Amino acid sequence: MTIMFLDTLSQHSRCQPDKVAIQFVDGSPVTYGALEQTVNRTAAYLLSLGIARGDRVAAQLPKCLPFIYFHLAAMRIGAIFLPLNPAYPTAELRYFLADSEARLLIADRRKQHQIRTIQAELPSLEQLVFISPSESWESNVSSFSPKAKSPLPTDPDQTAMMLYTSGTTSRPKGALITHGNLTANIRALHEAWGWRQDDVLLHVLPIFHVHGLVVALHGALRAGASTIMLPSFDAAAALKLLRSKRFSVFMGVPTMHRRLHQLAGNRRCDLSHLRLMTSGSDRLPDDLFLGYQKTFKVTLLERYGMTETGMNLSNPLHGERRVGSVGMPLPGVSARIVDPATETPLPDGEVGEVQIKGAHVFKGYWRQPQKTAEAFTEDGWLRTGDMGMRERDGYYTLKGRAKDLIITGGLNVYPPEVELALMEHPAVAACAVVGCPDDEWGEQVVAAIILRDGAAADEAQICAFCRDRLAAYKVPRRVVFVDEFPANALGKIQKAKLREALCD
Ligand code: MLC
Repeated sequence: MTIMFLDTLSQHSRCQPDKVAIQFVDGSPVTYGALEQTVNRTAAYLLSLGIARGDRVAAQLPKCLPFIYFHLAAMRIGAIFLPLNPAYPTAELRYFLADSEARLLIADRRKQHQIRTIQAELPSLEQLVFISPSESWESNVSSFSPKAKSPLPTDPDQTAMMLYTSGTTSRPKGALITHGNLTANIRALHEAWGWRQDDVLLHVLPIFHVHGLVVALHGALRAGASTIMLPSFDAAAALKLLRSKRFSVFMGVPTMHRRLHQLAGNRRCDLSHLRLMTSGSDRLPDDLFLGYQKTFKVTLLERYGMTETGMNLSNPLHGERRVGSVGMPLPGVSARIVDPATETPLPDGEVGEVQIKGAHVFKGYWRQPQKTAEAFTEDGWLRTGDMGMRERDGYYTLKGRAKDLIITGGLNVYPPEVELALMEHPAVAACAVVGCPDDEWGEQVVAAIILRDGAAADEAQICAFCRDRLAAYKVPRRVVFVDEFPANALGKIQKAKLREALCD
């Protein structure tokens, strides 16, 4: 029988109750024993609110311990945990809550007023729990039993989490991640990256994405290791901690690595005591990979994943970590490169779509059978929308995207989302959004706009308008007013040509 991720956590609470599981840099340590108790008490609290198996439990909180307690507690009772970016403005939040029909939202007390204004439009949202991220959640649930009231989920197909991903042609879709997916992913990473009980992870990522929540936090918890958390990424604080020799593992997105590298400047700053430093969520530029080797004496380990799957490919822990490559399939993962038109496999060295299969691949999109069917081939391969190539010795290299997607600072922005928001502006007649290359962010969101006859608007107004509707990272960093777009014979905007014209 498969030992699920949550079971391993319970095992650690029994075998090493006094070991530090999680500690915020400015907070008290939480041991594995205490973590299990608070998670069980929080699970009992959720049951007392009437939350049952399959119910969606949404959380929009900054990075804090209560978020982690609710995350584990919701999964523990078989509910579906829905983490939400605290940067989402009310308009986006309303969409996620309505679409998921969440029954409970746990949110930051400071947002109480805004959230109460939308609750009337959300009939499924029966319960609101407001907390101050800095308060001690433990005392709020101290009257609940620390003994688990319900058995841990045992069905690998049962949904554990729902993570929204945007689409090229539709509103964001909820990817359903099962207990089996989480377990398969973490087992593969455990094996591939040699996770150890004596590892100490410096955790700087947000915890509402696969990268920070599953790859980093679940990875460390599954190993029975200790996680030290920064509430948000701060390059100076992170570099100071990394130099302290307390840590063995660090994970980041290229923008974070770029900032750390820039901060170190030309000074040698040996971080080779870390046994594992990984990079993911966006392509790692070659100069940064090489710069890290020179400055930090560290060879970054680049890997490739996505929300729908968790991790797919990884450079090896031992052996060559190849510059520009995302490595090879993780244990239990199958990958192939196909001709995007015919979906027939291509020989090594040819570029095609990367397709993935394995127990870690999500089960589908929430209430979107059509979109789910489109995501998979008839024989069950996931169409990633990423282009890539396999070298003869098995290493994969990504070569752009088949889909219209911008990745900025490790976050995905789908141009249609931004275009929809722009089209709501009364002065905008037409618009097109592209990603322009950027040293720090990988890409930046740039909008080209054709104004209506006689209408006026400037860049600042357009950006302020978007800010009310979109999370800040999706707001265009540059707005260019144009008279026309490059279009093909059918009148469809040619984004590649537009990108050439807009990007330096
Ligand atoms: C913040 N800003 C961004 C941004 N993050 N803009 C574009 N892209 C981003 N990713 C905005 C802020 O709102 C602010 O705007 C301005 O940039 C400066 O903010 P900052 O303080 O300098 O940024 P910071 O808060 O430090 O954030 C940068 C960052 C963050 C790199 C730390 O973006 C981040 O944590 N990225 C990691 C994302 C991640 O975990 N992705 C994993 C997805 S899972 P203004 O206008 O308000 O001043 C996945 C699967 C996989 O992809 O394979 O891993």
